[in-house]
Amino acid sequence: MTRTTAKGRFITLEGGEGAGKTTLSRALAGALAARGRPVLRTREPGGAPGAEAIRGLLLGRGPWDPVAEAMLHFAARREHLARTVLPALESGIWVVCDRFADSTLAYQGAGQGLSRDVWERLCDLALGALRPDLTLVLDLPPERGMGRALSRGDANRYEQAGDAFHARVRAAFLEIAAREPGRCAVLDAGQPAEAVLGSALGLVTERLEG
Ligand code: T5A
Repeated sequence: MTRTTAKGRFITLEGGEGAGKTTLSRALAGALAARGRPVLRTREPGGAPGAEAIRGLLLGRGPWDPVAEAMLHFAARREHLARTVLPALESGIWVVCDRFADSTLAYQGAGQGLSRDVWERLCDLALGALRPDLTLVLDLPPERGMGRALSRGDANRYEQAGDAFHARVRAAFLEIAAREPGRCAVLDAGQPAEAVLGSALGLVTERLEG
């Protein structure tokens, strides 16, 4: 799975619960469309019929063995890539994706103890050479994000994990961004949504349109 002929751009949004990924995804897609870019918004786990079915298993049932859980995330991801993301990129569409493989490293790795080696092997298998062109990590103290997320209603399995889990997830996202500064950028998600969008658009202009 490579994208040497792709003309679209692959932008992923990462971060903890309630950090504002969905809000930014909507606004960013709108702003890119206003710049004349064909855009597709999608999400993980999900984004294709089979992947949405797996999402139901992951968010609703558990506990899973950590490797089995990571494999389910990557099975959904592979289906999402094959059916939705790669066809869009190959036809020149810009894809804005709410969560991707970094979420598995943060949640199943730092959160649940999956080894980096297993994560890398699953990446090799499911993604091949594909990596996002730009990853925006929305950083927010977990208690603030959880407050935002829970104000919308019932908590899913991951949202019900404890404070220590969410602190590890936050630290993992920051470590991922520090390790790959060419691909990733950290945004202060505690700013008003308009300011988060402004920062995101600045990075898109600088890194993908410059
Ligand atoms: N998961 C996922 C894994 O464990 N491994 C994986 O590999 C993958 C891909 C998905 C769950 O799956 C886990 C992680 C997740 O727990 P989900 O319901 O899709 O579950 O959860 P999230 O992706 O975390 O999505 P949320 O909807 O909970 O959070 P968002 O999208 O970050 O936040 P958003 O935009 O919905 O905003 C939340 C609230 O805050 C407000 C919004 O209006 C909304 O009310 N808000 C702001 N308020 C003030 N200032 C801002 N800047 C704001 N931005 C948004």
